[in-house]
Amino acid sequence: MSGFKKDFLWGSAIAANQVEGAWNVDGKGPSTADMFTSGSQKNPRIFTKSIENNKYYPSHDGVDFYHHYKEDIKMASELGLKAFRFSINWTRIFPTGIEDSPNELGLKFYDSVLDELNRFNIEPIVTISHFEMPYGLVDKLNGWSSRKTIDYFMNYCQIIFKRYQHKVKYWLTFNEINNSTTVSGPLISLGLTKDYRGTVFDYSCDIQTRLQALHHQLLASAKAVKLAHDKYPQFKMGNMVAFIPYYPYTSAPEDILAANNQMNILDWYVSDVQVRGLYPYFAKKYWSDNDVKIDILPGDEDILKQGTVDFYSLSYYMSMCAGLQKKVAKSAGNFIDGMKNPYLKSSEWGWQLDPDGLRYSLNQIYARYQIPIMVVENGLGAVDKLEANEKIHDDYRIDYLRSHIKAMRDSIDDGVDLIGYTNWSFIDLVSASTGEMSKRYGLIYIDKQDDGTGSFKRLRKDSYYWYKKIIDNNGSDLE
Ligand code: BGP
Repeated sequence: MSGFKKDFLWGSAIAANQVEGAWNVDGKGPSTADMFTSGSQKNPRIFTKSIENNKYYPSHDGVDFYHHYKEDIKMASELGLKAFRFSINWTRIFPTGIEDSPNELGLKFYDSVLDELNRFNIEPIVTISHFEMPYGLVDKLNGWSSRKTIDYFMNYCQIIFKRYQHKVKYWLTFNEINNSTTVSGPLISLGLTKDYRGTVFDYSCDIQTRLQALHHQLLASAKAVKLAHDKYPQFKMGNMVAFIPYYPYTSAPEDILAANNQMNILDWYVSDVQVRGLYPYFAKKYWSDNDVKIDILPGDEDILKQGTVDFYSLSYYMSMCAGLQKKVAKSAGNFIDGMKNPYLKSSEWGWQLDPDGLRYSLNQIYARYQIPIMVVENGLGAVDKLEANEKIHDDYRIDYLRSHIKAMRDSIDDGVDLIGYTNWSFIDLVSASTGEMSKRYGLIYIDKQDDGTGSFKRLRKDSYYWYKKIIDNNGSDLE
């Protein structure tokens, strides 16, 4: 058994809009993420066109990472983290997206975060855009539906690449870019919300509009990668896919084809472009079956070809089933659902728990692309109980992490080139899908509640101490 490499990047991940707060501080402009109210599994978040007085918007104060980053990064160093994935909030740098020059205070904030990480020898992994964009670009251009958005995004990339060139080596372009292949994904990923006010359940986007906008986002991703490769050869550029493996519900050949088709569109459509530099063979049929005409201009194909990534990154939370049966119960997911698998248990939020699915996914990805892989999100959202003595005994989270880390170790033994793991998450944060705090993911508890109350006090959970041990022994002993 070979196990994790010596320089394996043991880490943890967060996203700006889910932790920072300070949504209108030091020149920051409103982002799409700032327009989502709080919600729950049953009462969906509402996306509003402007800030409404009687509503609570959890990103506005997040868990106040903006003012706690020093304390948080110190705890990260005590945990032994080798890597720290975070995102830059585009609207701290360009408040409306269209300014000619960047906001210096925003740039300074990330300088300070990076300096702090550097002080403790923690490798940053930076997501350029994690589920947000300047609301100004929604107003002006309806987000990624416009090709012009690519230019504004490139202004942003030029600035941050230049500024942080000596501090950041690993970059991810767009978080979970494949969500936009689903009807609801564009709400959070593409800014296709110009005239929308309504719940996340009611939103849907037609396939023509979203695949065209996704084409623009893929071009932007490729251009960013090319810019990095041309000017900053020390950078390592990655994509980021919400990877969901689909199993056939039965061994009926129709079910096998259904699962294959589902994975083609959800998992491979986007990553084939980002890794191989062109749309996969099945895209044309998918477009024609759905009457989609992608406006691919001369030059677009070259851009996609020239902007292929150096490594593949994914989030992994669940697997699903697909098949032709109509009466099978549904299983919940972030932006997509599927058939419930009778062999799997689910989290309190209905996400199916399947560590073997991670091993299966990593093998599938590596077989297809043979480039290094990082798992940059994986974790359990659960209700935690804060004991009177301020302890949090989250054995369920430890079990979850143990089984998934074991699956990664097995996949390495299978021959997969896995270079890093950043669990979701280091600290409790606002849930992207429900806007709750009570769906807690952190190794560190934060006193912040669903209604916005709380002192922001940080407390280490049992899982913090367990993960520290695992990092110490490089995953050789998972007990
Ligand atoms: C991924 C997102 C994260 C994160 C995670 C958990 O889709 O990249 O931002 O939130 O899922 O999902 P949730 O917060 O909805 O429970």
